[in-house]
Amino acid sequence: QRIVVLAGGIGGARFLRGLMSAVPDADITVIGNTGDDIHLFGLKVCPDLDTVMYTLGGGIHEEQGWGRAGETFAVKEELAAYGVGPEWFGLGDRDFATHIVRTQMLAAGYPLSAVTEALCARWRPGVRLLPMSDDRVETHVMIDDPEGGPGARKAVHFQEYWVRMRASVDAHAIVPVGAEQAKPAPGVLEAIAAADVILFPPSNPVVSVGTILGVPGVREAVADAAAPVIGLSPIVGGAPVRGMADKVLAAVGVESTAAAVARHYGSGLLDGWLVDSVDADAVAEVEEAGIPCRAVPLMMTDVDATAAMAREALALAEEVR
Ligand code: GDP
Ligand code: FO1
Ligand code: CA
Repeated sequence: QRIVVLAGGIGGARFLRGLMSAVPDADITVIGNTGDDIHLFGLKVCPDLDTVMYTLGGGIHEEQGWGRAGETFAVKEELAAYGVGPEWFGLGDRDFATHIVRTQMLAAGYPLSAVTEALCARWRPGVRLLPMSDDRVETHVMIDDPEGGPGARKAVHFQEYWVRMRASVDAHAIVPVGAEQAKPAPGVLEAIAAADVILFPPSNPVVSVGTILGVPGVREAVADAAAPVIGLSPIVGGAPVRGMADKVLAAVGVESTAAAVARHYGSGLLDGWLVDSVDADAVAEVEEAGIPCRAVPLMMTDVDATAAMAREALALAEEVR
């Protein structure tokens, strides 16, 4: 069974762990979001790709959900001693090595997809991990600019909005800079076309799955794929389980409910949608929008609970096929 998953970071990675436990023999291709990528200290950091790679490869800081287990911060402290920032982004010593290898390979001319494959040769995540694109795409967030006079706005990098500002101000718009000129990475469109099932894990619908779908050709490929497309809601009980999905959904005019996110993807894309049991009331609304929907437990409390979610998604795929 060939399964394609469009994944962000923490939500995507945790879901993948459950999926692999549910169907250990499946051939899984992960199309990872690279809109969160940021250049810091001359290094290219790919948070969502690394979160998937470390989570499935056994190197993740489990409680935090991102970064390495057993991390130390000597390099960060030394940089701070030179007055070299930003101090708000926590890059650990072990993690730095990944970014050094990546940046060195990119400078030598390898595309990000080849670099990711090389990094995965160490971590053996058990899936094929593809960046959505080899081209640079960086998500920026439009916010009010208090210094710019009345009505002024400015764009900040997504990481600055989320990590430095903790999404404490409203987002007016989400701008995936570079997306229009980006091409899907080698293998992305082929994997989508050849898939038996396509899954949207409980990842951020705007800045993770939305960014991947925004690479020209990807949304069309998913919509045209022979495989059923099944999504799992990242919104439970009218709020994100974690993160800033409510803020970025508001920026694109979508309510933070499980049903509104399904309608946002739309029946042109989705062949099935899972909502959490607490959102059972949303099932009728989603089905009225032409999307078969089931209410099942969607909290990824442990691998077994997550595997059960993956089985429900695959069962719905069989039902609608
Ligand atoms: P990020 O890149 O690290 O932000 O991770 P993703 O984009 O992959 O996933 C973030 C989304 O996962 C957030 O919108 C959360 O609400 C959602 N999420 C996290 N944990 C859970 C969970 O246990 N259940 C569900 N249904 N959603 C979750
Ligand atoms: N998230 C934070 O909340 N604070 C950090 O300092 C931070 C550093 C960081 C470094 C490497 C990496 O791969 C991820 C990191 N994250 C950090 C997570 C990341 O910002 C977000 O979870 C995702 O990009 C949100 O989608
Ligand atoms: Ca992300």
